[in-house]
Amino acid sequence: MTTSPIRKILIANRGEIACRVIDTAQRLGIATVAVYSDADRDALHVRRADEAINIGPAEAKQSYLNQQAVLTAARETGADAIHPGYGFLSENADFARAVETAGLIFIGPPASAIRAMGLKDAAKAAMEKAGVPVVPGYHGDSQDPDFLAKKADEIGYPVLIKARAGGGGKGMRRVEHAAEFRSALESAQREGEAAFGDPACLIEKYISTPRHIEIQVFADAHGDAVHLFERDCTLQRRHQKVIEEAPAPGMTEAMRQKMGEAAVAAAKAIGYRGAGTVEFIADASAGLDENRFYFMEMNTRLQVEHPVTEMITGTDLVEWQIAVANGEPLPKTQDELAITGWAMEARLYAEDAEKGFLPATGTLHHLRFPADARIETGVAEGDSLSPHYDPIIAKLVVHGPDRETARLKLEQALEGTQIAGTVTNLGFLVRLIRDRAFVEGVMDTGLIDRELDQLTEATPPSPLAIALAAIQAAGFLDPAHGTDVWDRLTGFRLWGEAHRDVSLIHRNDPLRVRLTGTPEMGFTAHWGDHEVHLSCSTKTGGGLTVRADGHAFPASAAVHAGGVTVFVQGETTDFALPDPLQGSLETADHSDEITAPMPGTIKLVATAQGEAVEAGQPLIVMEAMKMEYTLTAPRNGTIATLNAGLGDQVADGAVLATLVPEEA
Ligand code: MV4
Repeated sequence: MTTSPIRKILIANRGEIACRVIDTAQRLGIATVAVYSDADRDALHVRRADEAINIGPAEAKQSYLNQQAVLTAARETGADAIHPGYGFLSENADFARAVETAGLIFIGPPASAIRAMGLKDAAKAAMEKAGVPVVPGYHGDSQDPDFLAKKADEIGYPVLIKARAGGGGKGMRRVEHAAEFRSALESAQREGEAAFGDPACLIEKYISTPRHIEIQVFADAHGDAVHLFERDCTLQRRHQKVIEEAPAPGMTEAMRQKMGEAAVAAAKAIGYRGAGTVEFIADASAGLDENRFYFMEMNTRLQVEHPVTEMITGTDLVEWQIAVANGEPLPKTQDELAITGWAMEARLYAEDAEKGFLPATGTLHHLRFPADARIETGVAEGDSLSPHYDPIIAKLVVHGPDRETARLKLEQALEGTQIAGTVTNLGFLVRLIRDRAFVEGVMDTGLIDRELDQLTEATPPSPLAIALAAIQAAGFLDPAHGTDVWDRLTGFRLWGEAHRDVSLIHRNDPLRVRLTGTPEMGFTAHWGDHEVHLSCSTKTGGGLTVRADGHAFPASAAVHAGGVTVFVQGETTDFALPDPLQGSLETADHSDEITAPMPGTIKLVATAQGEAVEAGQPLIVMEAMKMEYTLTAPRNGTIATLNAGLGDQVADGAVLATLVPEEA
């Protein structure tokens, strides 16, 4: 342990967690060093740190996971400590050791504690020894299939086979009957070998209605440890947490105390130091029961969802981490810690819920967060999302006196979030927190999968969204044309019939909307059988107030390269504008380059190098934000280069093809 306190922290991470660490370091007057890959040159964590240093190419293996590059960056910048954040090198025992060998402070647990929790069988044995409840099962050395089959019989079916090196659900097999045991074992072993280079498995009683409840622990270098109560992370999809909250619904004081004590015993048993989370599975088949919770694993890092614990305990866990790393005693004793109110967090991702939660990229042309929520983010408006990293946009965290107040606050926060330029899981999150089982607090880990269809169902855009998009596309809401609108309007009136037709495309469906009226009198929008009357006024400080059906509510509309995105009544709807004159696809019309107008995926390549093409001929079809865009030949000529393949992810402005124009 060094004697002088930490003065400069290098953050071996990116995105929201790097920004989170910078927040606390700055408040404490500690200097910060950001590291960045080539893809993150202009990222928010780089802009916010006191200094920044490049550590390699975009691919994480060559940058954020490159131990030598991170250590060299720390030496070159004179940092005295490294905060690993979560993911990347945060739970790498070799890295923790290498940091200390280099004479720096690792803001995390000792390498030995990371190692003690690395393999499930050894961790389980250590926990059993420390008196922590574990799921009944076999976690000894034998891997003899006959022996393990006999153990499974003794445990009683259904059982769960788990690869001991597994994590995140990998290498797990549920077995209902003895007859299926051997093939399931072989399959779990193969997966363990392939994914982790370790085929060894353990056998457990299968818990059929699990809830994921974890305990935040903290230990200092003097052998003291406390817990900061529980978080409920039951709402998950494919082992990705979606919504987290604290405390856990239905938790009794007796169970909380028992789980807290078990978690502290777990930390002490392995000589822990710093922030850690002991993950338990609770058998919720008959509500929560203090005799039915079991140790699952320990996460030896600060977790993504740590803010909910901070909100109910009034602590700053990054500050605690720094204090402990400085050799100071824990900031609070167990008796000084208490739960106040209820906190919830939602993870906002750039992903397409309708397409199996496919990660998305894009440029955040428009990004607004609500003022009355804690926002943890690593991006700002105008930033692009790199396909190389986790597509998290932000965590929205709220706190209220009770669960229902917190839930309503989170609903409002989600409804007040506006993002254009990429597809997000916002709509999915709103539906999830309105889900009846969630509202009542009776969840299990299977909830999202059971209700996936309703949670991800595509809904048609509301008439109001369509009308608003048409008004925006017609230019009536363009702040740059403040007085211009009046001129245009006069122009309108001189024509006699004051109407304007606007073409919109919603998910490949063309819509032609006829607008009549004026900004001051209000508009009528007609299309098909629809007729909507509304008026809009610009609010000071941005945004709009829309009036329709005798109600007034906030709304917003953003124009960008992809078209128009409108935000109204908690709904985000993207429209493409087919007519280039209306300011949509600004392909380089008269250039000889065919460029991607936005980040997206190549869906079709309808040409080949050397092909003679005619002006207007479709060459490449791209998809972005759920819409397809056809890129056409700007003039007659021959395709000189073609740099687009089916399924390619392309960046905004990427040159996809070049044309040699026909001799005039
Ligand atoms: C289990 C289980 C049922 N019975 N163990 C999934 C990943 C790892 N952290 C532990 N996991 C599970 N272990 C027994 N004996 C069910 C799961 C499980 C799960 C646990 C917590 C949160 C979400 C989950 C989703 C599927 C399965």
